[in-house]
Amino acid sequence: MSQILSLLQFSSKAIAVLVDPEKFVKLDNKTFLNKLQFAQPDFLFIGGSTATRKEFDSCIEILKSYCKIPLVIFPGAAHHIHEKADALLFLSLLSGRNPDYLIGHHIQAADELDNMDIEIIPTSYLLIDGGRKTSVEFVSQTTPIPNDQIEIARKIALAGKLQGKKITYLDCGSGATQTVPVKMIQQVKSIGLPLIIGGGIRTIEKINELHSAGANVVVIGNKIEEDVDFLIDIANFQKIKNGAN
Ligand code: 1GP
Repeated sequence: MSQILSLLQFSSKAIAVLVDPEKFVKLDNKTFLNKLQFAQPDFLFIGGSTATRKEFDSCIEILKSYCKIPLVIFPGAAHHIHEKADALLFLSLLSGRNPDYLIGHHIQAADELDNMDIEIIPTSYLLIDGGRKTSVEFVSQTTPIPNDQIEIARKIALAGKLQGKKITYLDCGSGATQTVPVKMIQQVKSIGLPLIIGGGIRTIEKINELHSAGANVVVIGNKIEEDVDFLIDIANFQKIKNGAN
């Protein structure tokens, strides 16, 4: 039952493509899906702060019928759940003090999740200042950690580990102008949990830098929404990586 967690854990250079259901349903799906299939990222993350259940469900059904890439829900709310997904990051927004995102949505989703055969991965989710106010900051009504407060990030991630979280996710939020700093990645990695990094990642050089700093998985959303051909660059990255393994 912990197949996706093992995959996340043992990946050292993984790429997750983030699909926002709200945008996906309005997109030229065919071009995107063809390029996605060609790129073969390690994971598909499905999530967005404001997607409706209808948008969410149809996005998962289309993606699941089209490709075999492991599909991981990155939920923004209690209704972002679907039995066809392979796993769900059960996020607690530990950098904030909004009870809805610490435990509230979790309670609303608990019974439904318990009756589904999908892997649930308890995840410490930390929002880091990425140079601009992002929708996750606004929707969650929480303040991100300043990006030079490395010790704060490390201590929060460590507290999450002691609470039983299996993975840490540091996110500057979609469309951030700065990514999570390398020093913060290194310090948070030192607590010994696998690490996902997202927000504002727009080049292969940056992906390499963040992997070298200790990210097991880097997440790319916005860049592909703006330039679907970035999936071709990801395809080349994957080819080199898999050829080298
Ligand atoms: C996922 O919020 C990120 O963690 C995605 O950020 O859309 O800026 O790639 P981008």
